Amino acid sequence: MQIITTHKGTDFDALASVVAAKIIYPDAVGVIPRNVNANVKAFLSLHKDVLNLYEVNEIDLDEVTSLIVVDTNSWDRLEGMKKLKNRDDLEVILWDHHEEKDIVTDRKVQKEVGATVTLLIRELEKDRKILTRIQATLFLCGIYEDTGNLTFPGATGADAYAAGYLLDRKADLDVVNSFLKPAYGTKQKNTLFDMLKSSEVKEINGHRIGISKIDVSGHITGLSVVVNMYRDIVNVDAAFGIFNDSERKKCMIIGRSATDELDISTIMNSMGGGGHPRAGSALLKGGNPEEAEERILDLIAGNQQSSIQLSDIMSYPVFTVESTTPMDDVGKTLKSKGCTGLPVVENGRIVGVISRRDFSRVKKDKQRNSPVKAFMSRDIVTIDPKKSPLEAAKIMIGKDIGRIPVVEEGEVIGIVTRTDVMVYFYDLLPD
Ligand SMILES: [Mn+2]
Repeated sequence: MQIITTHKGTDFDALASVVAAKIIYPDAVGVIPRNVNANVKAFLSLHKDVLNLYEVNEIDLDEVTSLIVVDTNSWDRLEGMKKLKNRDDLEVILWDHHEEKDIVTDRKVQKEVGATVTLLIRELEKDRKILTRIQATLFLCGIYEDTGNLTFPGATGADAYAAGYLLDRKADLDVVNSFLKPAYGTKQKNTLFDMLKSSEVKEINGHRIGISKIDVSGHITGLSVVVNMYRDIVNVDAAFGIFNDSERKKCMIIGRSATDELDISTIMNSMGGGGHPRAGSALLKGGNPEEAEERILDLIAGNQQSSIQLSDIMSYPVFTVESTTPMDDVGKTLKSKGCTGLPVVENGRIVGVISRRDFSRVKKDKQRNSPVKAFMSRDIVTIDPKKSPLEAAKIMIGKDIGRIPVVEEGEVIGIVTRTDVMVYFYDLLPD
């Protein structure tokens, strides 16, 4: 017998991948963990019969000769499959989009795409398989959920293509929306309201951080969704909810980030929790919300220093001119170096900038022998090499300038240009 299974805490990509794999391997039996996400559970409760899926206790594992694992490659994340782990006569086939873990395979399709089901859809298209409307809808839920509607940085062209393919096959967006947008209960609404009332926004290293400390009693489901909404409403780069249960002396911290520069998992790991770069949580025993807040802010401040600084992306060496250089020579230097502007220095210290535009003020021929300091702009904007690319970008946009000299202790050590910043943001750094 051949079975297809996926990870515990089954999300839409996992469920979609099992169902898609059932089309590719028509004789295989789909086995779904009992531990599935709430919205998947709701979907299953309506569609279980059409999908024809089994739970692991309905299967005789001794009969299994071939195992197809989708959307995970870690034995720990499978439910009730331990018995199969050390069988050497078992064929293992993998479809996944995660980093390699401990499942050793005979065959695998493993690529860095936003959703595993994207890989399976590609195969279905190749084989010209016909999809039902329910299948197309479920697969689209998988892609949209794992890629944040194709907006998460992990989303690829292949995901967008697969989504288009499913829309052409009549995937139902009303159904997709009703399952992907979880309904908020009264408890969640009240929690969100409390969070907004006690919300504080701080600026650390150029990042806007929203923090809200509130008291809770007992268990509230879906807190991470509430923190996500809170982040959207206060419109910050990262949001943290500190939920203090004074009765149980516990403090739950949930973080959400909208930027790659703030890695939530690093912050939560340092507090004994875990998660992904964009979402994570930690549970602090002893429950002191002020202390929790202080630790988060400290970690963000420290976290930043280890991330990319301007000194990593700036251009150097920088061509400079002495303030006494005649304009004629400055013009030649600009032309030969192909620059639009140059810092002007006196004893190594920056005193101004000269750009091609300033040459329009050179009216008479004899002015071409005047020193550059007569024409340069003394309104200089410089930046510290320890600042982040984001801060450089903010200055460029705010002051509408394309290049900023990078200055350390008064000395120009490099220059950061729009191109440097864009190359960094689009991750095109040659490596
Ligand atoms: Mn996935």
